Formats: sequence, C-alpha cells, structure tokens
Amino acid sequence: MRFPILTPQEAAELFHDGDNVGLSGFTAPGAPKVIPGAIAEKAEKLHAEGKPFKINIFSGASTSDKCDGMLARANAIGKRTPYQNLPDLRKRINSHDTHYFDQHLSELAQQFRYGFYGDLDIAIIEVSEIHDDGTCVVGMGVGNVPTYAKFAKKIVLELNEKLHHALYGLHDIYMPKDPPYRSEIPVFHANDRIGEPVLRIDPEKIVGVVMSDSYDGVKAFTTPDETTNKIGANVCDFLIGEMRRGGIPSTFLPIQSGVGNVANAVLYGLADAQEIPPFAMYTEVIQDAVIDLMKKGRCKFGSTSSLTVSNEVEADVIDNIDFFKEKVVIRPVEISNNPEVIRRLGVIAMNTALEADIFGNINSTHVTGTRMMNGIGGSGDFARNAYISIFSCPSITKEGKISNIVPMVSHLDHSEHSVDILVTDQGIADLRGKDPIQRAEEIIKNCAHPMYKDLLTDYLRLGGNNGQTPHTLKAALSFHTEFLESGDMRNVDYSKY
Ligand code: 0RQ
Repeated sequence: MRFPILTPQEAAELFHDGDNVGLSGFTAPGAPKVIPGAIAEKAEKLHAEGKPFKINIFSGASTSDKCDGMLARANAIGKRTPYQNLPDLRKRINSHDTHYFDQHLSELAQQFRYGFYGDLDIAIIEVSEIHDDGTCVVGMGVGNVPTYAKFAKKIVLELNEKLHHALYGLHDIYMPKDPPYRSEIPVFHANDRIGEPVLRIDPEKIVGVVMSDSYDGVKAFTTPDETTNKIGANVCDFLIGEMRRGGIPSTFLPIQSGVGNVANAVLYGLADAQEIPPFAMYTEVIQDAVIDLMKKGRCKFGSTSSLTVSNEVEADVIDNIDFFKEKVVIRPVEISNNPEVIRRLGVIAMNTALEADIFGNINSTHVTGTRMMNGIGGSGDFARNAYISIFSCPSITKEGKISNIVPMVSHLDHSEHSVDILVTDQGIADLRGKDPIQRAEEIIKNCAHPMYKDLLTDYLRLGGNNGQTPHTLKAALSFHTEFLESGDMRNVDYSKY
C-alpha cells in the first residue's frame, strides 16, 4: 500500500482546534472506530494544560460511543450535525457545551457542497478495501461520505480488517449534480443501482491509514413488549385494511421505517402479516428485524444508507454476504432519503413520535419542549414526501404519568400536514380528509389512553367555537406544566381555566 500506516495517536495530531471534520458512515456502521478515541485523549490532555480544543463534527447520522460518546465525554465537540443519539452527547447539547443543529439528513451534503458551513478541513473515512489509486470500498454505512471525500482538504482512512474485504458490490455511490444543473435521480425501483460500487478518493489527499478491527457495535434493540407489540399489530392492521380496500396496490409499496424500539416492533409485526405480500424497503436504516424478514422471504429488497445491525447479525451478514448483496443496496443518504425518489416510489413512511397532539402535530425530538433527545433524523425527509405517512408512539409513558397524546405538542417537528395516520397501542386514527376537530375526536377516541380520554375531551370542549383549531392558549401546555409541577399529567384540572 502506498499510504503511510499511522497509529491512532499519530492520526489525532492531524486534527486542530476548530477544524471542521467529516465522518463516514450512517449511525454506528461505517463510522470511524479508533481515531476519535485518540482525538478525545488529545483533547483531555490539552484541556488539562488549559488549552482549548474542540472540533466540529459533520456525520451522516448518529455514530457510536467510540466516536460521539468518547468525544463528548472529553468535551471535544464544538458543533455537531445532523443527528445524534447518545446520552453523553445529549448532555453536552442540553448544557450548551456543544452547538447542535438538527438537520434533515437528505439536505446536508448539498449544503456542504455550496459552502453553507465553511470548508471541510479533514475527513475520517472507514474503508473495507483500499487501492493505491484511491479507489476504496467503504464500510456498512455510507451517509455523506461521497461529499466529504470530495471536499475534505485531507483524508485519513480507517481500514477495518473485520470486514474482510467482503463488501464490494454492496454499495451504490452516486453524487447528483447540484442546482441549477440537477436532472432526475434515476431510481425508479428500490433496487435500481445508479452509481458505482466503489468510492473514488483523490490519493493525493490521503494522509494516512489507521488499522481497525471491530464490528460496528450496534446495540441490540429491546425485545418488543406488550405495548410495542400492540403498536406493531395496529400498524399491520391498518396496512392490511388499506390494501384490501385498494388504497395500497396489491403488489404493495416500498416501506420506510424509522429507528428505535417502536419501529423495530412494527417490523417484527410485518413478519407475521402474511396477507401483505413480500415487500421492498426504501429506507435509511436496515435493522436486525429486516435481516430476519429477508431471510424469511418477507422483505425482498432493501435500499438503505446503512446496515444498522447488532454484532451478531453483522457477522451473519458477512458470512452470507452473497445472499445479502442480492437483497441490499447501501446508498448515500441524499439518495436513500431523497424527496424526489420517495415521492416517485410511493414510499409508506413509518416514524416514531415522542408525543402527538390531538390535532395531529408531532414532536419527535424535545422532551417537555426543551431537552433534545436525538434529532429529527430522516423522519422529515420521509414523512413530508410519503405516499402515506404513519406516526406511532405508546399512548402513555412512565406508568401513565405522561400521556403521549397531549393538547398541544411542546415542540413541533412534523406538522398536521405531514401526518396521515397516528397509531398507538390503543388503536389507529386515520386523519386523512378530516378537519381539526374531527381529527381531535378520532385521536382521542382511538389513540389516547383511557385514563386521559376525559381530560383531552375537556380540553377540546374548553376551546368551544374558538376558530377552526380550537386551542385555549393559556391551557394548551397544561399537560406539560402539570408534569413539571406535580410529576403527573393526570393532575391537570381544567376547572382552573
Ligand atoms: O425513555 O429511555 O428512559 O426509557 O423516551 O422512548 O418508547 O423507547 O421509543 O426508542 O422508539 O424512541 C422518538 C426518541 C423514540 C426515536 C424516539 C421516553 C421513553 C424512553 C425512548 P427511557 P421509546 P424509541 C430515521 C427516523 C426521531 C428520529 C427519527 C427518535 C425514551 O424514534 O429519535 O424518527 N425519532 N428518525 O420513556 C418524555 C414523552 C416521552 C418520553 C417517550 N412524551 N415525554 N419522555 N419518552 N415519550 C432514523 C435516523 O434518522 C437514523
């Protein structure tokens, strides 16, 4: 190999305070695994000497503890975008140590190309194969790597030996032309390939290679419980009913599924819904449940930006890589989440809410309106452009002290205009073609937990004839303020208003 082999510590010396750093990958897969830890150590040392050191991290989505986690604990992240999901980084964001801007995932690459966020000083790219001309095969996640590879002033690679040079043929690397030269993105079916299986990096930019040797370390999801199983079953009932009445073609449409425990349970529900024919996925993450669906023949193809699977499943995928190369394509996130393609394919989008309000607005990111949880991720890319946009969440949380159906969301990520169907463990609210009061009645009847139905109905009545969407502004956040005061939303008393 013509490129110098570096230790992680030598690589860390390439990073300077204030650098804009691009990372390969999408969620933990494909994200760097060894250099960020060495950068974190360097930051700690410099901080102990009283010297400033923070870098700005631009990724594809979340990363892993070996990356965001270690850097956050070292307080070494200045700016961060477009998505994260780790407790230590969440703390830094909510305490303002890290400036996080939560961004639709599909947009970041183009924004970078147009210089919205300045130059990219350096990129860290995980590869499973590298050749002397700079051609390489990336890891299990792609994210924004084509753009970061093209625009970074210098690049350091992590060559992951665990991936055994096995991944050639899994990726479809493609970068669209930017406006005003953009033409159509020629994905007409979930399994269309439009780019190359390799990433081409200018070899002159590669300053070194660090060896790594570990799987992506994705945490296995919690086994579905009674609540998440009911949500999964309700989503499947909706899809089957819709197919029977012709609202979804009998050949079915590609499915997108978000991340998290609820999304995973929905996918397990699809395994048993035999009336739904084998389907394709056009999504951004493929989780363990989808690999299972592929093996069972229920999912016939998956277009994604990463294989976000646990170590055990990742080893299985690598052992049976030829089977999965027929069934999976890993794309840049600006293609996996592209609004044009999502609208063209007629994707059925399934995303998760922290809370929904009675009029169908969704909060996916902020706990009680102030504390950042993860971020909007790709949920907006899909929900806004979907053929049918489904949101789901449990009806209650924390033993009923929190109702996930509230009078008004405490933070808005997806407005009523991007939500067709709301599903909880209680049932399904079909919001299509309904005005705000009809939507509220449907949501309270079908989705709210029985212990909150009366309170929500009281709130709706309180609004009386106050316009098309009858909010009572002084009481609109009463559930949240009550929770902050007494710790239980059930104590709301509308006689006070
Ligand atoms: O807290 O961890 O202390 O138990 O929130 O909730 O029910 O386990 O749900 O894992 O599916 O995550 C919206 C965060 C849901 C996720 C969200 C508490 C609850 C629990 C987690 P604990 P669950 P999930 C593409 C799609 C946005 C991004 C997205 C998400 C914890 O799905 O980040 O969709 N979505 N991307 O107890 C206070 C409430 C609460 C609450 C739940 N109303 N108030 N706490 N919790 N509701 C993917 C990508 O972009 C990569």
